[in-house]
Amino acid sequence: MIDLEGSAREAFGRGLAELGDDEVCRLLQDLVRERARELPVVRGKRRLYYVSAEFLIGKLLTCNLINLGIYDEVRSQLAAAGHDLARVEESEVEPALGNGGLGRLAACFLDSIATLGLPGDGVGLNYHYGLFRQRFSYKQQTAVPDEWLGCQDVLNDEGTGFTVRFGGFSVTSHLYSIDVLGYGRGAKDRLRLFDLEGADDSLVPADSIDFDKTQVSRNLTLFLYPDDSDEDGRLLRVYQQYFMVSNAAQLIVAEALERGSRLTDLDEYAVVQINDTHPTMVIPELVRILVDEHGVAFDDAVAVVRRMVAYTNHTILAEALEKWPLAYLERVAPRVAQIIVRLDELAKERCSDPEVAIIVDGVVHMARLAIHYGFSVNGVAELHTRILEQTELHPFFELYPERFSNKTNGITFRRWLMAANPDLTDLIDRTIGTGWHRTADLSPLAAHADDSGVLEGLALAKEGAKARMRDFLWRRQGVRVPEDAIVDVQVKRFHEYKRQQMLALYIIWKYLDIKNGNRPARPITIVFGGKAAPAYTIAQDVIHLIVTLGAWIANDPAVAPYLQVVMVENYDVTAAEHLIPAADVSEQISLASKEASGTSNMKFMLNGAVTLCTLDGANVEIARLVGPENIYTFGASSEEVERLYAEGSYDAHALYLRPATKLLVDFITNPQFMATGCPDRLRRLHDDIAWKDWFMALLDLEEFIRVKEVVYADYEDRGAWMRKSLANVAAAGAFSSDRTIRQYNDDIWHLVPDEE
Ligand code: T68
Repeated sequence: MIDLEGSAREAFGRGLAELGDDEVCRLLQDLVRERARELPVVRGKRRLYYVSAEFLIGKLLTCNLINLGIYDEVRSQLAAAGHDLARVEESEVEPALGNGGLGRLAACFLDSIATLGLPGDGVGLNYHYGLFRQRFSYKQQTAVPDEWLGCQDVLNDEGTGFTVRFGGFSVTSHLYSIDVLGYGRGAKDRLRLFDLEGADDSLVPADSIDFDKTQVSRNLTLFLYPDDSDEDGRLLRVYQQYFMVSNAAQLIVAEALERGSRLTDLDEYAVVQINDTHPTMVIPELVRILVDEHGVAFDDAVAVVRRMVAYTNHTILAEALEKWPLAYLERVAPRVAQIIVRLDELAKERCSDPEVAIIVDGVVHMARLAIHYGFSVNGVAELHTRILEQTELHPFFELYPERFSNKTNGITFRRWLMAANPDLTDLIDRTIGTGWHRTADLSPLAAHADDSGVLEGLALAKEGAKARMRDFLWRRQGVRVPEDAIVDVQVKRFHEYKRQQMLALYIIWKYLDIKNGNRPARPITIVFGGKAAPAYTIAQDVIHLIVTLGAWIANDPAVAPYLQVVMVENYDVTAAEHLIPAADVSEQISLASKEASGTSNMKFMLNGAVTLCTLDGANVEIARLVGPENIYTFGASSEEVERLYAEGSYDAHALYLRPATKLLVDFITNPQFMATGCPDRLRRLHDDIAWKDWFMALLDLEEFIRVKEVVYADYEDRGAWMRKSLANVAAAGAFSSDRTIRQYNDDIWHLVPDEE
């Protein structure tokens, strides 16, 4: 029984109806925390440690209420006292523990691991200020510290920690945790976060993310991915990574010993999934602990660690595959560097191909270390895994074919449908029952393709989600979106390969078309959201172009009623939860072969948006599942793109010189337009597109414009559009992260929970 009224009186001496939203929020957080504390941790001989530099977990309250099975009851008690749970949740602070797709994936995975009742925890760092909070000033991104700690105590203090020895000094860690509650489970897992004892917040100015990067023993856990454009920054990243994995390894060994491991059978007690290469040093660190601290023979230690560690690759972009100078590792963790040198020698004895060497010219290739000394390598979508096997990691695939597998990404339906889209959830429950809450099977919806009641219900749910989005945009940044607008959304980190610049060029085209008197059937609102790395100049320039275009169009009375461009400030999980349910069109327009998977594509589909995409990442699988009539695809194929790169034959300038294209690109440097923004940025972006265009936006631009026009025209046949929308929801079950986690467990982890 839940008695919110009683708890309110006890905690605040006032009735529930008299509490402010922030007080209700605290009340509910306490309720959840108390219930969570009572739950036992899932047990099993073998435990998973999912080690990741990021966990983009989002606000926790609503999802925890859902997972505890008390959401409906709480919602109705609140409603009776005049409170709205969505409003209450606004007072919750979003943890700044992640940044992009791989961090959000880790968060969805934790939810599914707990929901499937598997013994597994996330292990990472407790960043005080996250990546950064994005602000716009003079239409440009500025980065300020994302202060989230101290506002609300979401962390459990585990009261323990370890010593981490760096070259020349050592530090102490402190372990915190966040309970991870599975859906309808009587047990929990945890996200375990290590912090630096004595981390010094006074190193961080209030309004900037520039801090003294050399004060390692005070700054280690202040920021996620500190700027690595100078040597101090790069060294700090290595210090951070070693701090993370040394703590993880010490935790793993200590807990395995507690459960009876003899260390040479450590792999029967622990499996380590490393999320991208950031935690790769966990391999030599485990070896070090076994050899130096427990007297295990080197070869035995290497053998057992090799049976424990599995690596997930999230990218084929060469610049994102981590490489560290051996000299850095020697400075940060000398003994670990020594072990890496030995591991490299052993690998070279096995295979002399320089393409698979761990150390080349004094540089350590982290992915190669992870592949030689792990038992599993997986890509995150079918196409991505195929590219890894056949191109990027081909020599490794030849060497160890049995280690490779695909695990197409997934998303948790608890957060991305049940919590984020209550109207659609209600409609689905009314239409096919609630079995899908457990199975994620939405396919019975397909039988309702001609059921006008369901199609109308779907349209109404979309209206409801749009109303919540409008409210959100108005409250967060004072933007008004027209009620009848088609909502077209591209949200993701800013990167040239994701091609936000191509959508910006479409906007210019549409702007000019409207100027020529071609009015769209209804207002079009194009929404962007995402951060650019502070050192990534061109990505910052693209953000600037988009914000400048948005203001330019808003100030043109001939166009503003028909076209609107919104750049959401500080895109985060909370923003995603408001934008994705409201979207009509999902923009997934990366250059084919470059987006490993994408996961927002799955969230949009689940919420009934229709995808406009290149055949890249998981879009390929979405297209196969929904069929060609329920998706819009365009652009060069990944084979074509790979061929262009291999031949070096892509000629951006020739494409730029086509009159229709030149008109759009040159708009960026139109003097009047430039005068409303930063001319240096706009000129640089213009020249980059006209002369380089490394990710080939101009290659696909014409077709993109054509297909976008078809999409908007098709939207006007409301019946046909809602059928497409329904087909997307009905096919989304394949992208439940419960499915993904089952596959990881069946093929890689082999966890068996103890009988409850
Ligand atoms: C993303 N990767 C992929 N990386 O881009 C996306 N990398 O296609 C995929 O869906 C997602 O991972 C989940 O698999 C990232 O998010 C990073 O954020 C990153 C950060 C630092 C260094 C390298």
